[in-house]
Amino acid sequence: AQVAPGAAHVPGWLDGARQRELLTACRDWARPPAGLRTVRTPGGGTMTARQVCLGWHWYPYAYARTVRDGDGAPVKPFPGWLGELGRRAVAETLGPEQARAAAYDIALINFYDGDARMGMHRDADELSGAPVVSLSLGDTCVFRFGNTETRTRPYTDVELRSGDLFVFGGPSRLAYHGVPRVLPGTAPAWLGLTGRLNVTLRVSGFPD
Ligand code: MD3
Ligand code: FE
Repeated sequence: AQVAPGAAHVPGWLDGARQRELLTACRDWARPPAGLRTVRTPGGGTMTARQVCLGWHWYPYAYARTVRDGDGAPVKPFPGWLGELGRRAVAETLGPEQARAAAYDIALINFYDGDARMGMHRDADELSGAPVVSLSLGDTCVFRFGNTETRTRPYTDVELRSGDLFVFGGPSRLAYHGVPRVLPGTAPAWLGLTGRLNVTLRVSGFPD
């Protein structure tokens, strides 16, 4: 379903088997070196969602090839199959033209426990305007999709559930967004995940 211009939500896009596969891969990527870490902002704040990166390492507010704000290890490679998954997501929602240009090279994986949230922000550290692909696993969250001008109203709250796909292209690419809350205990029992996990795929636009 189109939520805003360039923004599409597809509930249950990943079937159960794909959700389990993606979760297994995320647990593997979370292991050290260059594994799951707590992100600290320059202002002295701490992000409540913990994160692991593939391809390029994000730290507030830039990208690097090593874990600049953690163990210093080289960032894990971005796997080809994940890029193909991203391109298929874009092709099915925004069309084949948009998918052709989307050479995904970054994954940011955020792990949320029941108390974690993410404040309203824009993703503007990438040079490319290619669509961002978001895949959710585990507990349902309230996702707040805002506007491009302010971090306040008007915004739309959408529940993101395990297996859901969200694609943010066109004018939605630079919209403010956040996760005001996670709904504990709502993950499907067969997945075996406590909390919520979100994988975003991005195109850096950086030279190799
Ligand atoms: C809209 N993640 O990683 S997913 C992020 O659920 C982030 O972990 C949230 O915001 C999460 O930056 C929200 C949905 C999402 C991701 C990236 C976007 C929405 C976006 C980039 C541009 C516009
Ligand atoms: Fe974001």
